[in-house]
Amino acid sequence: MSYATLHRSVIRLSSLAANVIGALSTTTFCSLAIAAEPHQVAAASAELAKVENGGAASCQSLRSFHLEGGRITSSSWIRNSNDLDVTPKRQLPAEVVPFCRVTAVLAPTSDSQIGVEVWLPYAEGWNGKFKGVGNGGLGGTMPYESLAAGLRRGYATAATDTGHDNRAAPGVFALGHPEKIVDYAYRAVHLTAASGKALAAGYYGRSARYAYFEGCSQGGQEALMEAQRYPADYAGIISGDPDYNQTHHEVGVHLWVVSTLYSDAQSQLSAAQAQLVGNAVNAACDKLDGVADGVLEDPRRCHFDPGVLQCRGADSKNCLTQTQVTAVRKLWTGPARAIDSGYYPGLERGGEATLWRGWIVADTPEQNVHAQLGLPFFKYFVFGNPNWDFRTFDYQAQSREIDKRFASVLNAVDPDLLPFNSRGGKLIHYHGFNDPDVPPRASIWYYERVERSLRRRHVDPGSFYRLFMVPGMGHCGGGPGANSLDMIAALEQWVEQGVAPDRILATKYLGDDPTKAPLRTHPLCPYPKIARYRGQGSSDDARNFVCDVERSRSE
Ligand SMILES: [Ca+2]
Repeated sequence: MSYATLHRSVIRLSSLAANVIGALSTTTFCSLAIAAEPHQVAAASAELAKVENGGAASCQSLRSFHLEGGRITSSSWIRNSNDLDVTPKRQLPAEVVPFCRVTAVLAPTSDSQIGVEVWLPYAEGWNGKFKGVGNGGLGGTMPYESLAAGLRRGYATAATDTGHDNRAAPGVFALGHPEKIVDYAYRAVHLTAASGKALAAGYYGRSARYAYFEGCSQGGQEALMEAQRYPADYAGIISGDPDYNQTHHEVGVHLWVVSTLYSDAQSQLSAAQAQLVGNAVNAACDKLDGVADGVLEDPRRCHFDPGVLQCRGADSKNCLTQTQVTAVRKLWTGPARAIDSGYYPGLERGGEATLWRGWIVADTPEQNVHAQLGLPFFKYFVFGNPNWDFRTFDYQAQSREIDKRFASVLNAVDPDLLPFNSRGGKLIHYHGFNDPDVPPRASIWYYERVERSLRRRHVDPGSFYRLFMVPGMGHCGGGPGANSLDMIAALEQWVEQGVAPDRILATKYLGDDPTKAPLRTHPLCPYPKIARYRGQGSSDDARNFVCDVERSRSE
């Protein structure tokens, strides 16, 4: 019996015993048949206690573990989520299996203070593998949910706060701290891999058989950074919705959206108008893929122009003013004209009705998520001025200056993945095709650059690197499409059994909640293949789709 199973059995038997006691007090005679169970509770509890004592003792001993370039700050045996003290509380994972929690601080420079956590399942619950998990936003918080998700599947799981605390005021850490910017950009994640693996080996007495990394958004960038800069860290890497070209992401989408919507008071959109745009996009383009499901299989085929929504009489929430029409066009075009056509793509059409809420449309002016995430970069990384006004930005000149100062540190744009390939590494890259944060086409641009670079050297990119666009998915989840993905299972098959993912199943759950009923399944196809409905059977069933080479290449 595995440790986790044993633990669950004890909980089940304990609650059964409690039920029995309750039942006896109400004199339900047939409950006596179950009353024989408590001896099983006692036996299992004793076994559990033995296991826990062993786990707790070896966990305790990690406190004196010698960590290269850092120090252990705590090691504690966690029996359940009541034992788990995390800040902020809202990040408390709902359920954790018992594990040894190790916290550490790494200091590669005198200005560094990199927080690390390594969550180690007890030996019997360990799957023999190591997993690094990534961050979101500008880093600066510990991704507890991802740590818990790795732990639940048996990995020795490690994460970092990327070297600063971002909770009070995002981005302020960068002001006057160039080494902290390096920690955030790539050093913290790399050193966390080394520390996490060393601690796991110290705890279990043997090294992990495989090491994987998984991250989305900033974590997706961290994933590509690892593949490019530190190809020996991980055997398999998952990069989701990566803002890998960070300086262009800050200028080309965060700032671009803010200046498009908020430079004057007339350009902002209401939630009702986002819905209006979304409905009109679906009316024009949903059926281009042969299925009327509210999802655009490849939104690049949709060229809907919002001009048809322009008010003909008095302005109302059921139409767009001319300035709003221009704003919507600019969101989809991106900064091509303001800077150059290859600088950064615009957002894709589709999903506006729900996905624009928050990211694009906000109740308070200058407070959409693009403003909240993006403006701190300009205030603290670039201009050193908390009162910096986005209306003063010169797109031509200042985008170039920003690249000169930050691109070599922050951006993970190197198309040379041969060092990763030559070590046998496998990379799964995915991107929500209706991501309202990182433009989906940015991932296609990177994939195609890598592909060209590899083909010049006669390497088939599909042998180790595959991109899966996720129709109708927003930023790392959400949206009208099938958006629940199990990428780590696909990656493990590829790395451990040599089975490359020819298609990956995506599931749409009721309310996007995997504990609820599945509503539909859909296949994700390796780019440039596209899922095509066979024309027979339910279009909510992935089995009725094939992966075809039909998709147009980058436009
Ligand atoms: Ca469709």
